[in-house]
Amino acid sequence: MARFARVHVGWSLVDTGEAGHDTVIEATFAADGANGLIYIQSAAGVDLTSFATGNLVFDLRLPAGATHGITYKVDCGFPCTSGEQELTGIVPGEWQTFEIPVSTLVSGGLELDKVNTGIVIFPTWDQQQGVSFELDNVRWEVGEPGGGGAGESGEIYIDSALAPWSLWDCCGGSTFTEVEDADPAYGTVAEFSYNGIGTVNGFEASTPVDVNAFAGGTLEFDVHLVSGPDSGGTGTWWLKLEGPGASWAAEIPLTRSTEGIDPPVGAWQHYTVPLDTLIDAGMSLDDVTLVMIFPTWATGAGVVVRYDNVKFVAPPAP
Ligand SMILES: [Ca+2]
Repeated sequence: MARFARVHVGWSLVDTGEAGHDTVIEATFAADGANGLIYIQSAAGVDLTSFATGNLVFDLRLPAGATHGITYKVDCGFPCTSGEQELTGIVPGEWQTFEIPVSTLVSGGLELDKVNTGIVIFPTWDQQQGVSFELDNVRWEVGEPGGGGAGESGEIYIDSALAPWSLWDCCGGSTFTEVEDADPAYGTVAEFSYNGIGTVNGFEASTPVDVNAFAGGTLEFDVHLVSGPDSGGTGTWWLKLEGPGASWAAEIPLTRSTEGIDPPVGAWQHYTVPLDTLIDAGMSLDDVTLVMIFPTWATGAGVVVRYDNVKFVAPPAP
């Protein structure tokens, strides 16, 4: 059963007349100084453990020119909750489909055997005055068989960083954000901008990830070097993996990938790196905590680079 909070929140069902959407929820938030939220709730906890490797999916549209953020969470009977999570990659004025990995909700604290809100969503606290959004096609989708979980899918970054992974910068030499790439095949991607201070960066796991299931396989990722270093060219690029506390490290130039080249400026480049190559360089499959991709130390000034579809891939079945 759907129920909606009515604090300073108004909602209505509006017919957009748009294919794929038709009737949607329009939520409005009065300019009355208050904060509130909208949620779709079950009277009792629902067991959603079969969605553990799946996604919470919804379509969202903010008015063109909107500047407020959107926060979401899923609850499992107070005080049990996924915790509030800020939605990234919003482009106001157009419908966007967001897929939230259930593993991300679980790592935030959600207990899947007693979920009592399908979604809680609201303009980010203190950004709620006189704003609105449209919400549609809210659903939970099951995952691929055998996939998902904390690192079990091998995915590090697809349209968001997948728990336990998050975007990471070592040393203040870069800032990172998530952006919508112009190519819809990539959608939301991770973007790092370098300032020239020596750094390494990429993806950090909050708990070590065992990738033995991918033995004999590859680490793959897509790189889009939006702009090269101020010094010209593409720079010389490295891939480095580390274990907990730098207990081990494996570093190779990207030219040792199957593709054998540094990333070109202005185009997406796919990379395939056999795990055996990384093991030869010192990698352990037992406990990966950092996956880093970067130009040679302190040469990155001016670099803007995007990453997407970062994942460990199992070898083909024999
Ligand atoms: Ca993506």
